[in-house]
Amino acid sequence: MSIKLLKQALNGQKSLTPMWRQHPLKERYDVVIIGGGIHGLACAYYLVKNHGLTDVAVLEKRYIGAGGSGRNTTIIRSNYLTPEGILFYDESVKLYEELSEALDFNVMFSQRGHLTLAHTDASLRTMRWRAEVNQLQGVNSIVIYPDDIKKLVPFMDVSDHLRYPVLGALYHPPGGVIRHDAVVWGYARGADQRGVHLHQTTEVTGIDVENNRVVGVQTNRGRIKTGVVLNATAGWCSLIAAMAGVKLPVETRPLQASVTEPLKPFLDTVVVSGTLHFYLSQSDRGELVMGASVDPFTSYAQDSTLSFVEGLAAHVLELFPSLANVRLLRQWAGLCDMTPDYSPIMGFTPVEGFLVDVGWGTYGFKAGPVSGKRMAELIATNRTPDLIAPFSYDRFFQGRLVGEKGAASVGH
Ligand code: PYC
Repeated sequence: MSIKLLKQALNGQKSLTPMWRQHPLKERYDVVIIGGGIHGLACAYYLVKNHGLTDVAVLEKRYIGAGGSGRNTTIIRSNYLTPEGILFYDESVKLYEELSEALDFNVMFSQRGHLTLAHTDASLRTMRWRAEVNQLQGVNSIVIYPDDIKKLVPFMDVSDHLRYPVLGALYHPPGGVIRHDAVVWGYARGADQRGVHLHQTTEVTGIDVENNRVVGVQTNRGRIKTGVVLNATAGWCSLIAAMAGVKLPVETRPLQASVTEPLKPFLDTVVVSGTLHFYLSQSDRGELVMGASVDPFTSYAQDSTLSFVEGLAAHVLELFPSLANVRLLRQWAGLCDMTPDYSPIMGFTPVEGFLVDVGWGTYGFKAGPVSGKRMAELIATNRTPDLIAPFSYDRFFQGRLVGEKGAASVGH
């Protein structure tokens, strides 16, 4: 425990200082970032820390972390399918490993291992494929079989009399879970301490473009002049892009999740089943954190539905029948911007000065640190870093898609 934390604990609330400040909205910033989630905040943090750019504003229409950053199920992993995706998410895992120290804030990263189950020959083949490509990129993933799976997850039914018996799994030891709020607050505090202005309840209502160049943004609190705007929103990324005249190949779908009442610790790894459409982990508080695939329709509503929890519970119970009497504590939903190839869209757009870090589907939180670091590098140098070049906007016009559907956590 740091001395500062100890002093605060002994002094009680009196010595607590806010984690970030409020500032008047300036008339002009060098860089305006739209979206106060992990992507926007991490970019702001690395802009100052790595490149010394301090005249930066982050605009958030609600409160810091109100969107996908506060709604995800906190799974971190790099066991993707394409070499491009694996290298990219691997850098994120490495940044996450050092994040508590870098931010001087405990983000509680628990690398407890991640299992993606295979219930069919076809999915077992995909797991073998992923394991091979992961290993070639230096990422620790192997295929294991029911006897070894049982040792990692003793309460899971791996017998052969189920509707979809477990045939094997992709085991990824560096994967795990993290405290998502801590990550967001840590980046926000780090950016604030270095001079970034964080503006909550500041909604972007328009983007000013002249001669195909960004010159400013309009907000519910007034106009800001700027030459660089980064769209780091999730859920509304195509609406923000449309304000600059940029059309994104994105479809927005709700994604629901839920947690149970707290249980004694019994589940050490993250368990994912694409065939049965669920993922499951146990939080530090003992709650089971669970989710499934995106809702089968486009919508901006973030409704919680009974049909979602009924389906989720039925599928979880197929493999964990002993959870039958466990009660659900709460459920919620977030919005996911799905691209045609299940990879993000990062970098320049046809409008000069209008940049994007969007299209994060159901995998945005795990990419926050690397996206922030590399988008900051792109903004500071005006050059696209190699690591994010495969995810450029123009890939959709050049037929260079990066197909990651086979590594999306559950079937979509
Ligand atoms: O890609 O690991 C993942 C994931 C988990 C929940 C939603 N997506």
